[in-house]
Amino acid sequence: MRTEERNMCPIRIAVLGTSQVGKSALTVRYLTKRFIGEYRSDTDMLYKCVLQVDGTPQPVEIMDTSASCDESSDAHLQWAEAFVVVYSVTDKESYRWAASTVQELSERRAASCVLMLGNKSDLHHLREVEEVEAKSLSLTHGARFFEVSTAESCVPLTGVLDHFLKEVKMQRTIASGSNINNGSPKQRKLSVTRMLGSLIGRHSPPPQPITELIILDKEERSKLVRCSRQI
Ligand SMILES: Nc1nc2c(ncn2[C@@H]2O[C@H](COP(=O)(O)OP(=O)(O)OP(=O)(O)O)[C@@H](O)[C@H]2O)c(=O)[nH]1
Ligand SMILES: [Mg+2]
Repeated sequence: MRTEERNMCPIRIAVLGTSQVGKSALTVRYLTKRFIGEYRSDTDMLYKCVLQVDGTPQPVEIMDTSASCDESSDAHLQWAEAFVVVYSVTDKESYRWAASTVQELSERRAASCVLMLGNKSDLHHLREVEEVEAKSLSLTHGARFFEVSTAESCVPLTGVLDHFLKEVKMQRTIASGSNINNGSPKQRKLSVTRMLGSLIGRHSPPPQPITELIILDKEERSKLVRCSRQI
């Protein structure tokens, strides 16, 4: 596939995690810069938009998954090209789920980019998960890792997700074999320090327009997966 054609294929990201960790809040925060306290949580939301990734417009689809649809995880695994696994630093159980998911992704989707996010870092007094533990686990499984507070600020979250999209795009190029001088996929997967460095001095870009929001019930989600397999 030529580079231009490859770039027109949407990057598909699934946001995974147990209930109430902030998946919807951080997805909307990233796409609109707004923090909205409460969301409906009984269904998946698919956001379709065009974002600037590495300086060029890139179609992106972000699936904000619903924790109430547990049986859908296989469908999400098949649909997505990259994964954001979220837990709350105030909820040890949510971390255990995230940790086992990151491990599962490293086994079943070894070539995919995975980002683990410890959300709600503003709630210091309620912390149950240490940053060092989650960071070490992520590195072990070749995933990137950051703690964020979706409620407190959108700048760090935007920096992390912007960079993640850039890496997913780079991974595509590497996988297609047209950019062999940029390092192996494994080296890129572990470049957490570089990612941190790129956040320093970054200004928040203007809000991104969402071109389409699709609310998916269970039946529609399975249609979506069937559809993506045909492409
Ligand atoms: N203090 C704090 N609260 C947050 C943060 N992010 C989200 N929340 C709150 O956490 C609660 C859950 O957020 P949601 O985004 O609905 O969580 P979710 O993971 O989408 O939950 P489900 O859809 O039920 O799976 C809401 O009350 C949010 O306002 C954060 O960074 N800090
Ligand atoms: Mg939600």
